[in-house]
Amino acid sequence: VQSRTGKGSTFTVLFPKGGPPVHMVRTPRVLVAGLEGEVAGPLLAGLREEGYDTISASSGPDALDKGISMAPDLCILSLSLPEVGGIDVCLRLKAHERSKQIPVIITASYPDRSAKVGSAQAGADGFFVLPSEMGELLLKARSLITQKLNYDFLKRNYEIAASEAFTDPLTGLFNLRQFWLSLDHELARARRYRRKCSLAMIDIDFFKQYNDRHGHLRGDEVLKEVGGLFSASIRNSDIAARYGGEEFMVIMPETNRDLASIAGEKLRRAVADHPFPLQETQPGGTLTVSVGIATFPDDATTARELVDAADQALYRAKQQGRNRVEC
Ligand code: GH3
Ligand code: MG
Ligand code: MG
Ligand code: MG
Repeated sequence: VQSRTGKGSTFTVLFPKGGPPVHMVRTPRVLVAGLEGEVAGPLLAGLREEGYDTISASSGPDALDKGISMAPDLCILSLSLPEVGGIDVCLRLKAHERSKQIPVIITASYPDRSAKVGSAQAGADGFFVLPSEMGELLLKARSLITQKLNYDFLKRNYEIAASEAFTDPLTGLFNLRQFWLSLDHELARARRYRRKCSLAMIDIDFFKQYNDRHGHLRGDEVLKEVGGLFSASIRNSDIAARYGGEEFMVIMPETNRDLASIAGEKLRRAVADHPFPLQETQPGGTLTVSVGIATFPDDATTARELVDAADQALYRAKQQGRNRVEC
């Protein structure tokens, strides 16, 4: 058994005896529905011996409800489930958004060719006669669960990768790539309609000192809080991004220099007034930011030049004592 921490998720890579690697985020769960005592006992024991948790359901509606709400990794349904039969439950699970990826096995108490065909038509992943085919069923259950866990693992990683293509995972703000895309887009629009667009570049003051005193993890918490303050203080049409380590950008479409400097002042104040943990060790006793503002087309004609101009304004804000806004 191996363990490692992936970005945003903890998982264990498990190698069952002789089997392929299985990506596990938790103990697999198996829903067992409508099986009679003399078959259910050995089946549940066999599943638990494989290391799975089991959930029981007594009727078709109960199985459907638990199959959808409890996210099992496999459903084993009796053909003769009370009220709604196993094949119908299978059909409905496969049709529901939340349960359509869960494998289903149908069990019968005697060989029934038409039920076997019906199960396959309903999308079931296996059909077994119990108790005679118990061994085969358990082997099939193992391979279906392996596939399901690998599917979940890939899906989760895909979702993380897809969201991180646009946003910075720490602050939830847009990332650098999205910043450049947005700035190009907004400048193209401003150019076309002869409008103004301002950019604020924001850098935390003496942040190295905060990290050195309190550690990188506490520093990261500050970055997260600063990002939250920016999201809360900007207009809906403004775009906030994390530009680099402790540097942020706010794109303000339809905003001239005067309005941008008021907005920049609002951002500065939001940070200066916020009670960050352990900020009393910072120079001046409080955690602050400096803000540099540049405006299109007054200061620059391209995205790159606008960023340079905001960077120079930021540099002046630092030179003149920090915790201030420069245009
Ligand atoms: P000033 O900007 O006021 O001139 O001083 P500073 O100390 O903030 O400036 P500097 O650019 O020298 O240092 C930036 C520091 O920011 C370096 C590093 O300790 C910290 N930093 C950069 N990226 C991250 C990050 O992702 N997480 C944390 N916790 N700290 C970071
Ligand atoms: Mg910096
Ligand atoms: Mg700096
Ligand atoms: Mg700094």
